[in-house]
Amino acid sequence: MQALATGGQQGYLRIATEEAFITPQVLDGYRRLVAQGYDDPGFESLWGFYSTSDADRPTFIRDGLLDMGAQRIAHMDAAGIDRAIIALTAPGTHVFDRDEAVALTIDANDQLAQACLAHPDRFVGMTAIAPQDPAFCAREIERGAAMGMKAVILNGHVRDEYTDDPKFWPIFEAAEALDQPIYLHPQGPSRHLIQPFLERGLDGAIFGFGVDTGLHLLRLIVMGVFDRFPKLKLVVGHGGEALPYWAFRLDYMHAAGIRSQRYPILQPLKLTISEYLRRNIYVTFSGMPWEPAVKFCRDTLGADRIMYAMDYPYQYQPQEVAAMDALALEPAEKKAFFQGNAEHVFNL
Ligand code: 1DF
Ligand code: MN
Repeated sequence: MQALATGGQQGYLRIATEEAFITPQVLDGYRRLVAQGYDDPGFESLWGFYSTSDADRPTFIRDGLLDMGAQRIAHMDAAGIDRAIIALTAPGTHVFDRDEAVALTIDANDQLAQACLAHPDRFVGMTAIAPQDPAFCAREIERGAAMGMKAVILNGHVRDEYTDDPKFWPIFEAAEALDQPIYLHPQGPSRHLIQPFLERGLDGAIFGFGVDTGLHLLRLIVMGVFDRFPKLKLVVGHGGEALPYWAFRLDYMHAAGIRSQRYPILQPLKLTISEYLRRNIYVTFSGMPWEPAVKFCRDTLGADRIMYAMDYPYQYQPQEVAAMDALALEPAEKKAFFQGNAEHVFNL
């Protein structure tokens, strides 16, 4: 693989927006939970494998997640990535008891902020949170912003609870107030959803991640999170976790359900679901460097809502960068895709 130029020779910087890391302490915690037989099938499937297997892929991924220096930068250089927006990998600290989660979260944010300070032109950090304690999250989002973090990572459901429950809304309130976008990242499907996926090896990034995350985002929308927090920016990966493709039917069936008052829990919203997608949601193409998907989201959401991501180290494919450079988009749209939209959304 020949190294691609970085530094904007192609007319834009390349900013990768869904890049992952782990601290040794969180990895040790995962190993302990796995060894104890922690009762969460999605976590067991994911980290039972990645934290213990010595096959090539999990070994590469563990090394890549742990390295916040020379190796990560060398891999970015080889792929032509100028800046990486980095977050604690899934499921973050959501799987720990409250006190341990808070301690590991603070420590992870300290370590990430340090690495970003050491490489200010290459790394941008997202603040990790422990949604088991929403009041802590609000304080930590503020501390993260003061340390230079540009977003908040929400690693999916919280021990099978989704964050449309109003008890979690202090997280959204703090993020909106500080203009910190929330990146809603997948993990394995929650307990009541996972079994049919698990039976066929479909619970991971192949499909289960996207189903759980698309569902999570849809739950936020129908419960009125974006009416209560109209300026909240929420980022999802993987081409929007399928919701853009569903937008027509979501609008039709949601309106039909509201009109006929089918579900007492559902109150009328100010906008249609697709209007929230175009007002509050930004979509990255982590793991989905695929022109038809990018163009579909450009056409349905707008050229200002789509961003490049690599999903390092899970999907480190340096050659995908050249394929994305060749996207049949207008030059201004391509610059927005690789650089401008990320600068705007993350306030870089
Ligand atoms: C995988 C993929 C794992 C993604 C991830 O975090 C992740 C995987 C634990 O392949 O198991 O972030 N991804 O976003 O596609
Ligand atoms: Mn990811």
